[in-house]
Amino acid sequence: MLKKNKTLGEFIIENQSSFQYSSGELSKLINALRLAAKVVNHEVNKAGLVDILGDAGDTNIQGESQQKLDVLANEKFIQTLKNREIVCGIASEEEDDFISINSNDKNHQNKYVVLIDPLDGSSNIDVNVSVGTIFSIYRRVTPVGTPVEMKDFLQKGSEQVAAGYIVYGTSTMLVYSTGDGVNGFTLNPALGTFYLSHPNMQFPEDGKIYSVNEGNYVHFLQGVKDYIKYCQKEEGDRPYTSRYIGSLVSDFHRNMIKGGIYMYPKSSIAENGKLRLLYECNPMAYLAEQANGIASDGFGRILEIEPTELHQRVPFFCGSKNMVEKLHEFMAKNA
Ligand code: P6P
Repeated sequence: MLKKNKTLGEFIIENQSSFQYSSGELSKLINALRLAAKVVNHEVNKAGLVDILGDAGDTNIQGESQQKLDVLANEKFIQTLKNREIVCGIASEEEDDFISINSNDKNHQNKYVVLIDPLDGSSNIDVNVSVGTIFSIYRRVTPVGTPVEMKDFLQKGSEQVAAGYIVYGTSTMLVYSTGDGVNGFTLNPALGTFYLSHPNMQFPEDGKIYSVNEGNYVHFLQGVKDYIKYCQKEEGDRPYTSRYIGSLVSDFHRNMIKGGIYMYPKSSIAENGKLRLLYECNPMAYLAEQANGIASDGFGRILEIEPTELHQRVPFFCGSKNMVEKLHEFMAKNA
């Protein structure tokens, strides 16, 4: 049983040796993300107080108007990772292409690539609803000593060596895994220190919460419609409760603690759904499986999908094992 009140720094040091690639570099990487999380948290928490809200007047590759906090979070995470000279490349939702990093001309000796959604759910910022950062970490597959290539980023989710998120909510938490379970750390803002508050997080096998944007109901596949009606039917422990924040990290986090399923299906208006495979679905799927949950595209494991593009979208169903398996039954009936 992990002792609570341990700091994130102590936890990283104590668990470094258990990590199969324990060369200390991954620990430095997690520490870099920890620092950036504190900086972004500070900005997110004061967003309502200074003229940092509103559009930055630019749009990202998604065609979405970039909130200034989006831009700031993106810059902070990229700069912090660059400064620590640990990664050889970064891909971000806010960047059209990946960024090759060869800090101080170290001749591309760094081994890791990071893919990041610096501020997911940013449309919630102006209405003071929680948002999050999502990160995914791989070892490069091209030779060390050469510039990073697209294939270093287009790896299956099952190849991730670590993944996690920061949720900027009523409290700020960093939740991550390096392949040995999921642990949650809560920031004490007075001290600027993350403390182990949620050791060994696990999805309950069952749950009573379903999370989906029901405004898109008429556009869903029949299997999804049938599952939503199943959730709403008076029978056994149903109807379930519908909870949808519009922020993947927050919905995922609540469902992991209480039990539930999050769905962003494809539809007649979003042929591959909305969520991005590489820096939203893969890291959340890695965490879900590490927490004894399931993450699928409605038919197969998210982590087995062979990526083809940096910003590709996939349908996403994730959460408590028995709930996702029940969804699969409805999808199979209507396949
Ligand atoms: P919709 C935020 O933009 C996001 O990527 C997820 O965090 C969230 O769950 C989803 O999109 C919300 O999308 O179409 O329901 O508003």
